[in-house]
Amino acid sequence: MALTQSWRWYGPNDPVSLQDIKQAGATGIVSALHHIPHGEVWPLEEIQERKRIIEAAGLSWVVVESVPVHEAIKTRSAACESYLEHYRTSLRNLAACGIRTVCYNFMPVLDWTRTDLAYTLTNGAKALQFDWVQLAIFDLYILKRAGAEQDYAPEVVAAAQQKAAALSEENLRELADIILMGVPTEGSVTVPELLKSIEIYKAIGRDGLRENLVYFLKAIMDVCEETGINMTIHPDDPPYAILGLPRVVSSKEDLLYLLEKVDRKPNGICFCTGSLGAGRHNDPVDILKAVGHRVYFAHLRNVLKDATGSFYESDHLTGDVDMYGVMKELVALNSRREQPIPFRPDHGHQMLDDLHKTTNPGYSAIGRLRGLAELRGLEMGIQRSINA
Ligand code: DNO
Repeated sequence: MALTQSWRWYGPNDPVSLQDIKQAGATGIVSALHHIPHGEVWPLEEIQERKRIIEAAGLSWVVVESVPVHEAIKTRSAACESYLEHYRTSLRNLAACGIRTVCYNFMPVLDWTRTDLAYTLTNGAKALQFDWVQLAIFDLYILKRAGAEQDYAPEVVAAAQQKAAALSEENLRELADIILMGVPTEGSVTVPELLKSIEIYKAIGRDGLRENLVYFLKAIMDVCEETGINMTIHPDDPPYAILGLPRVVSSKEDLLYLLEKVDRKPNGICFCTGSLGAGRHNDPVDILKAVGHRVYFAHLRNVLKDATGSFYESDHLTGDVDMYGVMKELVALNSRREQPIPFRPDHGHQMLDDLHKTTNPGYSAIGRLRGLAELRGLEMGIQRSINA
């Protein structure tokens, strides 16, 4: 049994069509109802309709990425209980449609963070990048967060000061737009909103956020067990604290803590090699060996870090992540499963014809097609050598 080759599809407005996805060779679709505001119930009819569209194209909806966790749950504020009830209802509705793997994250306010969405590689393709100096420029000169300098190395603060002096208002606005953007179709936060959230999370702290995550999981586990849903938490991206916001899903230790605190089968992991691999403290192969029994979904991509810890997204098979080692472990895990583990080529370079198209950052067709092709070849080679 092979892993399920999957592909993220943002829905009918995605510039990459279901037909394109079939041509890329994927069979599983990873999708979400992005138009539903965070925290609202996903109605049964809308889930059925999305499923119908996917199946009409001869594909199947294997993972929901994501059912977003409302900020009221992450901060455990007054409305938390009613949002938990909404979440449970959405899970029941998904299960009623036969969709039983759900991805989510517990990153405060911002989903993944990058500072450049069009970092040009030497071959002319474009990649996503995270640069500490750019983040410091945003933090110090746009957000103007109190005490921010202390969170950066002195060289980074100095470089940010020098570079910021040469930036126009327009440059700064562009940088802010990139950092404040989460999932493209779900809207971004504003600078004042972010500042307010930073204050709220400061009071919660890392321990408080961990408790809130455990509380969330405990609140949904019964429904998951009743309906057969597996939850998969996406690691923090990047896997360390930024902008003074706490992080609780950034390392092997964080993942083991979570699995131990809520030791129930539906409490699972979305193993994202790029997110974990962006941290110098992480060895993705070692982490997969430790938590693999609870990995129900994988995002496979690579990163290349420099001496300061800044990174860009490299080719799927080359970079700091030992993709061969990860795939070998995934193949071994998969061979012990009743249901195949879905993986998707996570992100891809904007390249070839896609350089002239408007695509969702990280989610153009050709770069992901390349990634998927390389990963499926790697999987097949490993499979065959085991059986040889
Ligand atoms: C970025 C994605 C993330 C991911 C969420 C999961 O490309 O991997 O936005 O979907 O963090 O909740």
